[in-house]
Amino acid sequence: MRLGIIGLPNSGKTTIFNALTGSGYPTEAFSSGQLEVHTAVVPVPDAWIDRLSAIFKPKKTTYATVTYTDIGGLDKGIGEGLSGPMRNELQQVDGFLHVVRAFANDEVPHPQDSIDPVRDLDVIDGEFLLLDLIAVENRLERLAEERKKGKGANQQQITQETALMERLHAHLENEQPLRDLDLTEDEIKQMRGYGFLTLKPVLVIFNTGDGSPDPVANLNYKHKHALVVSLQGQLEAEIAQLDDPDDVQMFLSEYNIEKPSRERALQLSYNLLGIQSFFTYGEDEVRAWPIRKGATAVEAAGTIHTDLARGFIRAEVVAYQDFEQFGSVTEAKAKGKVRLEGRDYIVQNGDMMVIRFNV
Ligand SMILES: Nc1nc2c(ncn2[C@@H]2O[C@H](COP(=O)(O)OP(=O)(O)OP(=O)(O)O)[C@@H](O)[C@H]2O)c(=O)[nH]1
Ligand SMILES: [Mg+2]
Repeated sequence: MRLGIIGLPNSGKTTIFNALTGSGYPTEAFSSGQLEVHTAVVPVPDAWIDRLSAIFKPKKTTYATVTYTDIGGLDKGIGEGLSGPMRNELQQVDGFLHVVRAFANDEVPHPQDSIDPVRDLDVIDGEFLLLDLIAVENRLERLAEERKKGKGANQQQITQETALMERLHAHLENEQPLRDLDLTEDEIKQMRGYGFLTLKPVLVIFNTGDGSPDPVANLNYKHKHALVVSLQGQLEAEIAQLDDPDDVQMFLSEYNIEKPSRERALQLSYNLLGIQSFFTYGEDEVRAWPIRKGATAVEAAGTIHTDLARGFIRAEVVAYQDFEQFGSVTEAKAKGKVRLEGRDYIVQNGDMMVIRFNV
């Protein structure tokens, strides 16, 4: 799963990228305006995996990961439409981290010359709405042409897709992002090929400075598949550069911070994607596996290996909380907390699973 970091020039995208990924890409007070892309894969912090690892002492501990891509240079593309490579980058990610400047810094020019996070949030949101609207209009024109050509077999499909596109059109004209719509699995599948930008989930990150007001407090941003947080980007990026946990502790107490917001932002961005983790455990490896919410036991098996799905017999499942309460799988079993589940069982976040299979 991949999240793209977007935002106005100089909002602190690269700074936030560095904070989340521990990278050290240079941040500059003057935006080059060029398409510039950095990517990093980051393990998702997970206290349950930490605990399982401490108990099983496996040779290897594997966290779920999210890939972050810092997409710089959006300003040049917007307005006259996007360049091909930029469009590609935006369409290919599974969701967005939208960085909005809330910090004051006279040395860093703002493209609109004043600090106004709510306005800025609306600028990019508005551009994305417009881009989707144009895409829908283009598709509607094409559909109308196809209908005129009138190849009989397709007519029904054309009518159906036209109805869907008209619904999207009305919604976008109302300035509502597509992620707010209630869509069926079928409709989502039909729309997948278009890479609609406002359909993708979004985590809005207000990049606040030391002492700058927190815009979240009086923000009205009620959308589905959208979350909002504030992060002191520059400070968090500096913390992410420290290797020694003692240094981190010193740094935190100096700035009166309880714990880095980085972890919370990573977890939020993982949840945002509609995924959760199930665990496998043992002497060799303790591992978190990302899986979509609502997935079944046989899908979970297939995530681990196709053979496990093909030869699936049963899943032996214990919820992490039960394991924790009873201290071991054996104890949990004695208390009847280890269940044998079939292929259609809906996997729950934190399920510890052993797949029984036969190939
Ligand atoms: N005071 C302060 N300055 C910041 C903060 N975050 C970023 N900056 C500064 O703002 C400037 C731009 O930051 P970048 O992270 O490069 O911003 P960007 O959005 O990646 O910029 P482009 O990719 O060029 O559009 C740099 O000089 C940063 O040091 C912050 O939280 N506080
Ligand atoms: Mg940048």
